[in-house]
Amino acid sequence: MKNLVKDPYFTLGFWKITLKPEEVKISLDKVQTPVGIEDSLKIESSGWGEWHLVYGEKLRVKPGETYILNTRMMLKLESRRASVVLEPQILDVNGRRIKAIKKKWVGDSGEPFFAEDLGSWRGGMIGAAGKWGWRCMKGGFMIPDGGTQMNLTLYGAGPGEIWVTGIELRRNFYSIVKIVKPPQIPKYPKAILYKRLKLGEYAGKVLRLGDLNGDGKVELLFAQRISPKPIKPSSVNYVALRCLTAVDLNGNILWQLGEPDLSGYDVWSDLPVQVFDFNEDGKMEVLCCKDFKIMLLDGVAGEVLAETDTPESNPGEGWGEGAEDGFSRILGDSITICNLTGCSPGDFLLKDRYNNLWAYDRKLNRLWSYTGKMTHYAQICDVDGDGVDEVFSGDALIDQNGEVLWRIDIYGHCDSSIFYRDREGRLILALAYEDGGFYFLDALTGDILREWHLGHGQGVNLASYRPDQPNGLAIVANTFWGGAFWFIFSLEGEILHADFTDVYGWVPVNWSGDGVELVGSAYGLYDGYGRMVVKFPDPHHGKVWVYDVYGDKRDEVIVWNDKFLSIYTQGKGFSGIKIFTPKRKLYNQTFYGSFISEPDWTYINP
Ligand SMILES: [Ca+2]
Ligand SMILES: [Ca+2]
Ligand SMILES: [Ca+2]
Ligand SMILES: [Ca+2]
Repeated sequence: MKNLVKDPYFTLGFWKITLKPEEVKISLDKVQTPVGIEDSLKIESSGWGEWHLVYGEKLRVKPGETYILNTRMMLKLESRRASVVLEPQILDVNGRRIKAIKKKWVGDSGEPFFAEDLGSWRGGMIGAAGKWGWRCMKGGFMIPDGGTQMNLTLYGAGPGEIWVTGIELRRNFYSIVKIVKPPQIPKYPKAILYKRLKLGEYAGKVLRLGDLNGDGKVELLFAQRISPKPIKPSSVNYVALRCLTAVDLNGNILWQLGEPDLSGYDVWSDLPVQVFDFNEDGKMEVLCCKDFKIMLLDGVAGEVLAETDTPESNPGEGWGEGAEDGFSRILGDSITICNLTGCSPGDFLLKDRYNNLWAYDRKLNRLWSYTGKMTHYAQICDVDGDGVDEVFSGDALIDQNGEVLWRIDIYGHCDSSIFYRDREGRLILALAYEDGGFYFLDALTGDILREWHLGHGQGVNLASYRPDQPNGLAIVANTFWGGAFWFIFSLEGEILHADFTDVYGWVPVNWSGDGVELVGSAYGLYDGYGRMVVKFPDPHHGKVWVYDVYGDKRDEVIVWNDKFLSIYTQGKGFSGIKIFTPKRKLYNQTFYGSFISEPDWTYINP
């Protein structure tokens, strides 16, 4: 397939500079080039004025055509906010940029919400920031409906130096997808409705599950949002926990903290609440932040067992919506339960939305804090194997003492992350990094091993979704803003499946107990090839979660919205001598993907 870009090295005059402030110098460089290439474009800037180049030849395109877009870049950017973007902009017949409209979602979005207007279409954009040696940046996209012309643009801003070369645009993205012929669909147990509850005024999109009272049955904990007005002028849309309601599976309210109000059902971020058995007595406690307090509640009656003030606000570096100091203390965003001090989990990480993270031990003592560019949900893993967790903040790996082991700058921010070992046993950190794309890093060093620029990376999740892969393990990933696409990666970061029209979800479901996990949606279960293989009876829309409610080691699927909660289970019991029981940390719950489900089996005593 030929390169449609006739001037890949910027030497033939096809690229036009359309914006160049005084402080920016754009020139050809024959010294700094990747191996085997003679020329690169060098952009030097001493300020913040935006510069812009456009590829001068009109590229005619048709909806449904797929493309590969690759480039090479080296960056020495002086500010963390400085960036460079190579973007294929798709225009309609009137020369306007195409909008990404998603009228119907079939699977969970990997955001707390679904949206119809996903903004300007921006599949395949390649964004970069920071300081990196030559990187080969690969990606691709499908021309959306209404697209007739592609404008290749290269733009950026901020102090530092950038080298770009080797721009390749080729047809047929699927030539690089390692497509496997899907196996015949096995006979999956049919789904039946185990329970449908009509929810009250307390319904919340944030739901946690666990045995709160120790009676062996699962209870539901709904959390509602409030959007308080900051005391100091602020650009941040603050969100806080308004009300918690513990409900049993018959719909009886066990306890409530705060005033319920259905206006607090919806939420566009995480809320600071998790359930976990902190004192290992078989009953879950509730850890939450409310009214500027970190509170540990007993699960039976919601009584306060311990509390302390939330951390003092810190404006941080102003990532996301700006400096997060609208209140004197933080309201709390997400909580990750981890092990920093002991031999089992019970310590925790608390963050604000975009700028700061605080580590606490199980006695609510503050251990350390970190300021940087936060992910939505802090991910944990014992990276160095010393028995305690390291923390991935979104831009850094931090050890249990708060020492930064490595730090990276990537364009955008981290929406979702997972740690896992690849086939060679190397520890990988896979990232969905917004418009920055998807990355596979060496978790020990933070080096980029592989990267894919396929749109706004929203979620990455690991489970045994694909029986054709070793242990069935594969990564389900999706994009969101600018186009909702769905991908499956191998552990090595090869693309096994690409769908530029629908997102089938991400929550892994151990439905049959035979070692294959399905993908949960509100309407049924998809397999790792994008086929709906189990339909739910009389389904309704909603968010999706998974839990063994029934106690037979296989997952039930929980779907809920502001009116109903439904639990779907298998219509048939399990038979076999061993049942699949993947290892997960279900107590660390977030809407932002980051689900890690590792294969494990349990032998059943006859
Ligand atoms: Ca219970
Ligand atoms: Ca307990
Ligand atoms: Ca460790
Ligand atoms: Ca079950």
